[in-house]
Amino acid sequence: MIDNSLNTDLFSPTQMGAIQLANRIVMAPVTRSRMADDGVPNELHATYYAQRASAGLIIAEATNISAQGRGYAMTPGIWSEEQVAGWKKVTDAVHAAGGKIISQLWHVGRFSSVELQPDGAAPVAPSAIKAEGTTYTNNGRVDVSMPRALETSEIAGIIEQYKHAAENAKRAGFDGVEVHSANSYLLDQFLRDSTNHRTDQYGGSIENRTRLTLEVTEAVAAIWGSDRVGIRLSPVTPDAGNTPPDSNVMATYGYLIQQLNRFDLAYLHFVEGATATSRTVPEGVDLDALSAQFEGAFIGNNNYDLEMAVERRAQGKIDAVAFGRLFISNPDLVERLRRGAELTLAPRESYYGGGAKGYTDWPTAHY
Ligand code: 8OZ
Repeated sequence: MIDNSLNTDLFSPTQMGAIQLANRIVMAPVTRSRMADDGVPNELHATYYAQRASAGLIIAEATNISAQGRGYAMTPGIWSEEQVAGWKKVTDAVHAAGGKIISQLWHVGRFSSVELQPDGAAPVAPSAIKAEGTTYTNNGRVDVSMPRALETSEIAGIIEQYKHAAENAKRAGFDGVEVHSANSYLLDQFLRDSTNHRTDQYGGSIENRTRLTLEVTEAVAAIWGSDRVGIRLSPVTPDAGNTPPDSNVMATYGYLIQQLNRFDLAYLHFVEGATATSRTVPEGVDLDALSAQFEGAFIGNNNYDLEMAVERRAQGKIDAVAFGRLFISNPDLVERLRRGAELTLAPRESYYGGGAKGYTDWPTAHY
């Protein structure tokens, strides 16, 4: 039993940019793959998120900004009117329950299959370098496809996709947006020299490889106000596609973070290590030294337990902590942590796919 007289402010209100949080416990974006093919959330998803509204902030599951940005079946979108209306049900339910909810804007880049792309097109990427691994379609798992390199003239259209999604997120009633520049999806593919071999102004130097993430952030901040925009980075994770990290993690992400400081964003959300796997980092990488360069609020994520969160908060290393898997099976996670109550661990079979089972049927604890 954890000592519930813990001397911590993790359970106290705070502010990140313009967003008021009831506590410093954040629900991480967690893909649950329970959408129909149209990517439209409905009452089931509204119930799921409302059940978790006691989180200081919910970052909703990664959400496709366009049909081209989609790399997995059963994931939500935010490019169509129907999707906006579906998300409005979710945000209304969360707000009615007293919570705050952010939309995570997602483009998978190369990590997709022709089976998931409009007209069976090749997925797009900074360079024509194939990812490793499989993704899932309605017909089961398939290898991800060989991508094609985006033309320089197409980059403005990619930024337009983010803008359109950011505007839609606003109309859907979200409290802000998070730029998904992590986990080796499109923006992270541009950041890393392992996946970006371009020779135009979006490749080569660190300044060039960070350009797209910065331009997207700027475009989204112009729509929302920078104080309602966060960004997620994962400097060393091999997800998705077993992607090697950049050859100079400290220099690339250090430069990016320093440049992000000029926007005065609501927060930086960091995956510390390999997403949902381990906190181990390659030699020469010091993630705390990177995050310390960020001047705004910092959300730490990856394999935390309460003890680690309390300790790292006390050391001033984090402003808030994000839990993903624990929010699957503990809708009242904040209260359970606060009281030192027992936590339920969700079996892997419940993570992805299906309906209400393993999704909205996790009980709250009896205290
Ligand atoms: C798990 C399964 C599918 C996608 C990420 C959006 O890693 C994801 C994701 C996670 O950011």
